[in-house]
Amino acid sequence: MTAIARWIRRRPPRYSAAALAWKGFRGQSWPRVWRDTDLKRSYDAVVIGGGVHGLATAYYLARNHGIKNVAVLEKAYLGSGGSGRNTAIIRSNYLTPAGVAFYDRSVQLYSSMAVDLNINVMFSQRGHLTLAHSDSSLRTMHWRAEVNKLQGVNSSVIGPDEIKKEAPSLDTSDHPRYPILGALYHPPGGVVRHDAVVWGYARAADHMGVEMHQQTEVTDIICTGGEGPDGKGPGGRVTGVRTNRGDISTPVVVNCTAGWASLISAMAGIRLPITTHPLQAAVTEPVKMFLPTVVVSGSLHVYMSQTDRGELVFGAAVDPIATYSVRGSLEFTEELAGHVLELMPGISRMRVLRQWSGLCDMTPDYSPVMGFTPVDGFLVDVGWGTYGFKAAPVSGEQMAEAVATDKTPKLIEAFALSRFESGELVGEKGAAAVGH
Ligand code: PYC
Repeated sequence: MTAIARWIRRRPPRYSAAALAWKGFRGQSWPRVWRDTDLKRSYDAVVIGGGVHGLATAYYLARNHGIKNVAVLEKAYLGSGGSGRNTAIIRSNYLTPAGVAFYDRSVQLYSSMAVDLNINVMFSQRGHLTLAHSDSSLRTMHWRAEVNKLQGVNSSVIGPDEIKKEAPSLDTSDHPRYPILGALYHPPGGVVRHDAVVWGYARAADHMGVEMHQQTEVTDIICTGGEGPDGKGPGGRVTGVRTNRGDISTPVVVNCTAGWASLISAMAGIRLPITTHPLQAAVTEPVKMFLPTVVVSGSLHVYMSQTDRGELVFGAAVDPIATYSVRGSLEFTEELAGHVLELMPGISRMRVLRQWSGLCDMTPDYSPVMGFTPVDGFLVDVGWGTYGFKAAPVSGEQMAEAVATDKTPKLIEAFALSRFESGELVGEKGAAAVGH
């Protein structure tokens, strides 16, 4: 055996195609990142939904409160829903004081996530520009900037010259159909690698004893004492969940699903004010870096950022028709591309490589629904519209606290389901990335 062969045998390269082949040749396999355990018949808490919200809730239950006898049930695979389909944007430049405080905590948790979870989540605070093309949207940007500043969040309104410095590829002249009049500039905004967030939470939760069960679909929620059929509905309490793998008894069920949030809640006899719409996004071929910040235009219904690989990832508003279908449409890509080119005519020859779609649960006020419900032991972390990914860490942290203390944490008080009865809505429509 030559010296080189001996060296390779001792230290095969770890990440190349050759390394994979080498491992296969030697009969080795990559270690599992989380365990594959039997489904037990009883848990202290069951989390429905193996996306970033469900995994974060389970992680913080174990880490912050020592509640480790927890199962996360996922009907497909971890991260198969919105967690793996979003455009990875984070920001806290919201319009309402409740929204700003909540999303700011999420940005903080994202900023220490690589260390907390020991995984490179590629957290990149590259700045976030929300463009204004009319006097009324400029007024909303000023409003948001002032609310942000009052909460200690770094946002300000800047003019076309400063915008050009932050994002030189934008056409800031007066030629476009909708000239750029100004922007809300939010330096803490940016992007995070969404898959790494899923894997990081799953691995860390697994290490603390939480179980993740994929291919495990919840078919019913078992309740007793409620005013509806089968003991479901207000006044009742949860005693377990029925799955395609058998029944589980548990005193606590947290609904962390997106797309299926209202269907799962209906299984406990709770109606949610949610309609579900598809949201499409697309990605181009990779090119050299030309867009250093995240750019959003509400009037043109576009948000975009460039990945570290050089692709432009971009999306628009939700599809107007409520449906559970996740099919893409040519109409979407054509309109989106047209709007992007109004902002950046210089990239007209870039090719779109792929598009995809996910499901968004829209509430009437564009804010989530979090916390307790009229069914004892049944909690919700739902209604995440197009803003779920950016809220995952804070949602997990706060939902875990609600479960552990049996009290609603201050940061999520405003998002209670009861607001739709009391009429105290949290109107975040002006802070949605795009007009919906
Ligand atoms: O609210 O920032 C946002 C957003 C980005 C993509 C979809 N919504």
